[in-house]
Amino acid sequence: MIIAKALTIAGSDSGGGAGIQADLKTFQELDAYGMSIITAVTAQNTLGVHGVYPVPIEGIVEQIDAIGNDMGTNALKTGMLFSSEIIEAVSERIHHYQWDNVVIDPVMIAKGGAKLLQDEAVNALIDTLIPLSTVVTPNIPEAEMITNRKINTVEDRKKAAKDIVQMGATSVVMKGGHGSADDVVDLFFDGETFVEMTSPRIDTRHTHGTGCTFSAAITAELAKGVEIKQAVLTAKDFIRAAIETELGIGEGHGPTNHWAYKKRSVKSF
Ligand code: PXL
Repeated sequence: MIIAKALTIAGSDSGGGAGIQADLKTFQELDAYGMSIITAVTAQNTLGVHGVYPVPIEGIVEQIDAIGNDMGTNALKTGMLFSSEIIEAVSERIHHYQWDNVVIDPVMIAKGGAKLLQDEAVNALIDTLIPLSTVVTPNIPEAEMITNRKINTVEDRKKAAKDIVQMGATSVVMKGGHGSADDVVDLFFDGETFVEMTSPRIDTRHTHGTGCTFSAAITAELAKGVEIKQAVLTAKDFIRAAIETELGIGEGHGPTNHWAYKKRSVKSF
């Protein structure tokens, strides 16, 4: 049996809904073998981020080398990277191991407003990480920070997606969840064509970790050899199922339901 291997390079969320924990749960549900490099530890629950503890650079590089020198990976994603030093070290190692199928979730701010990326690190993201990417998955505020554009209309989104491809990304998914329209429109751009993925907005406060889960699902699909557009479409189904069937855990923004997609597909849910 050939095992698809997927690696996440991201922060830990003690609450289990976002970050490393969301990624590993998603990899498992989509039949990829999950591995993790922890860049920072957050003390966190559904009410917010209470502390952020970055891992020293040597500790991050040593984790990456442990995977690179033995197991390798078929795809990887990055999530919370926190500082320009971490971004530069991670980019250098991805380049060193010539890893492809690289999904960049440019995580910047947690739902409650806590900074998961320092302001000055946006340039490192643009200069070193985006050029290595197979796909970048910004939400609208992140795309605004990366491109230095105000994004209001669909045309604005398309311009921003083109800018990100100009920066060296192979493709972009511009996530529409941060808008307020009744329908959520996620835009996929492969450098040539735009695909609009539209779905009704689901009324729930349990959306913690949606971006992490979505990008992890893309990574798992790429690890299995699925081509990028189909990987994105499957990831959209995965996250939609996870948001639709909330678990109701915690007093604040609770986690999504990582079981939902698979349980639904085996008709036991
Ligand atoms: O969803 C962004 C995100 C990524 N990584 C970690 C997080 C969060 C949001 O809270 O905690 C560790």
